[in-house]
Amino acid sequence: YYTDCIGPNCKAKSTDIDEPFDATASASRMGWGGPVQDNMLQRFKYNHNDENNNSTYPSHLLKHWKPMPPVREKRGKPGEGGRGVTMRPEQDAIMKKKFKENQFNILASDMISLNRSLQDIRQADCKTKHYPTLMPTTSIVIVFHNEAWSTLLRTVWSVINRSPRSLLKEILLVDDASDREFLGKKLEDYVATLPVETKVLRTEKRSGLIRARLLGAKHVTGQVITFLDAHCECAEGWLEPLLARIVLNRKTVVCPVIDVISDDTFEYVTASDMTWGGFNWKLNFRWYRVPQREMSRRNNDRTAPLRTPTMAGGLFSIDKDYFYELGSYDEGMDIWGGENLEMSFRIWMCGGTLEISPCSHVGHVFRKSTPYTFPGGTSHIVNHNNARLAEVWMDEWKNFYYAINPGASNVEVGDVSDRLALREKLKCKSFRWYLENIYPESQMPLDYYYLGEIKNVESQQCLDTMSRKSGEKAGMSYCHGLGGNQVFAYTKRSQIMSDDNCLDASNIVGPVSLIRCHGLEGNQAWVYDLKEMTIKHKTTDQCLEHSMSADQYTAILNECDGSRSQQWTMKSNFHW
Ligand code: UD2
Ligand code: MN
Repeated sequence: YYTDCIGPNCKAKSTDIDEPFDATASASRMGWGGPVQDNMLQRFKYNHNDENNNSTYPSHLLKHWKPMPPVREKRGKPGEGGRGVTMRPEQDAIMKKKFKENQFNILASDMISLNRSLQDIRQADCKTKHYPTLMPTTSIVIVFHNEAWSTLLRTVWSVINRSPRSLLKEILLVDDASDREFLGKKLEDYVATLPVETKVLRTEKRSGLIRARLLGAKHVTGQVITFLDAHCECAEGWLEPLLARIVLNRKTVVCPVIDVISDDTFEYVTASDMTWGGFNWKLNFRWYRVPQREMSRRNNDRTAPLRTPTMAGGLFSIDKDYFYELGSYDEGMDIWGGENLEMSFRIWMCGGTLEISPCSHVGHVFRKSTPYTFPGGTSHIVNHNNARLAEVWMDEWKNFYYAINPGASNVEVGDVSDRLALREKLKCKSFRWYLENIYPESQMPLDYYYLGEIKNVESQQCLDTMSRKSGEKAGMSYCHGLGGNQVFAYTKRSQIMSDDNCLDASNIVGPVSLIRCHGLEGNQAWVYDLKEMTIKHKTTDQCLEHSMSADQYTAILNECDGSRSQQWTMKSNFHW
C-alpha cells in the first residue's frame, strides 16, 4: 500500500510560503539583544489563537530551527541509516519462534543500536522551512503493554536524539501492567541515566491503551502532549512542524506522516505523503489517496499541512488544555481500538482541525496481528469500543456499522450519557455536517434510499459479497437476514454499495463484479424500479439477473425480459 507518489500531482511545484529569516536580527528587534536562548523558550506561554484557521505567524518571528547535531554515524553497524538487517539462515528457527512474542522480528531489532541513525528523508523544501521562534514545550507520552526492550528504548532515544532540547519537557512511559521482568525496576534504573527527564508510570491493572494514555496525560507538565506508540523512531525534524501548527491555532491536532519500520528487517521505509486517513463501514481506520480537492486547497504544495478526515491514532500532538476541553478520551473504551476515530470525529465536529504535517516523519512498526491478550476477546472489545463511538458521534450512520458487522448489535455498549452530554456541551456539529464538509469522499453514502439485503424474487436468494475483494464477481446465496456480506446500500448517487465496493457492470454481458466505488456513475450507476422490481444498469439499460444456468451463484447483466429472475426486492429485515 505504501507506494511512492505516482501521477500528475506529485510533480506539482512546491511553493515555499516562508520568507528567509535572520534569527539574530529578529531577536534584537524583540529586545532580547541576541539569539533566542533555549530557557527563554521554555518559559514562554505561547499565544493562544483559537478562531482564525488561516492566520499565519508573523514572519519576523520565524526561524530556521537548526537540526540536532547528528548522532555519529556508526558506519557498518547493523541497521544504521535506517537500513534493514538480514539474519543468518541458522537464526531462522529461533527468529520464527520469537516472532510471536512481539509480532515483529525481535532478533533484528536487538541487533540494531538503540541510537541508530536514520536518513533525512524529508522533502527538500521541508529542510529549509522556518518555524516560530517561540514554541510550546511538549511532553512525550508513550504507553505500552509488554513492549520489547529494544523497540521501546529506541523510540525513547529517537525522541532524545532528534528533538530540540528546548521543546522537550519530559518523556512519560506508561507501563500498562506488563508482566515482562525487564520492564520492571530495570527500566526505571535505565531511564534514570537518560539525558532527558524520563519517568515510568504504571497502571495498577491492565487498563488498555486509552486509559493508560489518560494516566500519562495527567502527569504531563509541558504545554503540548505528544503521544507515540512504543515501537517508533522519530526522524530528523519531526517535532517542529507539529508544534508550529499548534502555535498558530491551538485547536489543531497534528500527526506526522507515519513511515514504516519493517516488522521483519527493521528497515525504515518512507511512506507516501499523498495518503490521508479514512474509515470503512466496519469502522476500520484506512489510508486512502488524498483527493485533488485537498491538493488544490494546499495550492499543490506537498509540504503544506494536510487536513485529514481521521487519524491512525497513535502518533499526534495536541495542546494539553485543548485535550481536556475536548473531552480527552472515552474512559469506557478498553484495551485497543475505536479511540482514533472517536477522537477524529470529535475534533472535526466540535470545532477543531486535524492535520497531517508532511514535513514531520515518524516510523512505526506495523504489525499484521496483535501480540498481546485482549481480556474478554478481541472482537468483543473492539465491537464494544466501536459501538460506543457509533452511538455517540455517528447519528443514523451508525446503522452502516451495525448492518455490516452484525456481531456489534449484541455487544453491551455501556453508559454513554457522559459522552453525549459532552457532545451537547461543546455544541458539536452533526455527523452529516462532517460527511458533507470534511469527508465528502467517505464510503458512507450521504443520502441513500435503502440499506439492507437485495433478494431475487425467483430464487429467493440474496446478493452476497462473499467477502470477496475488489474486482471479483458478486455472489448470490441463501438469505440469512443477518446483514454482514448481504448488506447493500442503494444510494442517491445510484450506487449499490457494500462498504467501499460498488456493484459494477464492467462486463457488458455476464457477471457483475464488486469494484471499489468511484462515484463517477458509468458502470456503477443503477436504477431500481419499484413497480417492475428491476435493477437496471443506467447506461446500457440492461437488467440485473440471477443467473440460474451456468453458474447459479452469480448475478449477471442481461437484456430485460420481464422474467422473475430479473426481479428483486429491497426490503429490510434487520433489527437495529
Ligand atoms: C493503531 C495506533 C494505536 C492505536 C490503535 C487503535 C498508530 C501507529 N497506532 O494501532 O496507537 O490508536 O490503532 O486503538 O497509529 N497498549 C497498551 N495497553 C494495551 C494495548 C496496547 O498500553 O492494552 C499499547 C501498545 O503497547 C502500543 C500502543 O498501546 O504501544 C498501541 O498499540 P498497538 O501498537 O498494538 O496498536 P497499532 O499500532 O496496531
Ligand atoms: Mn503500534
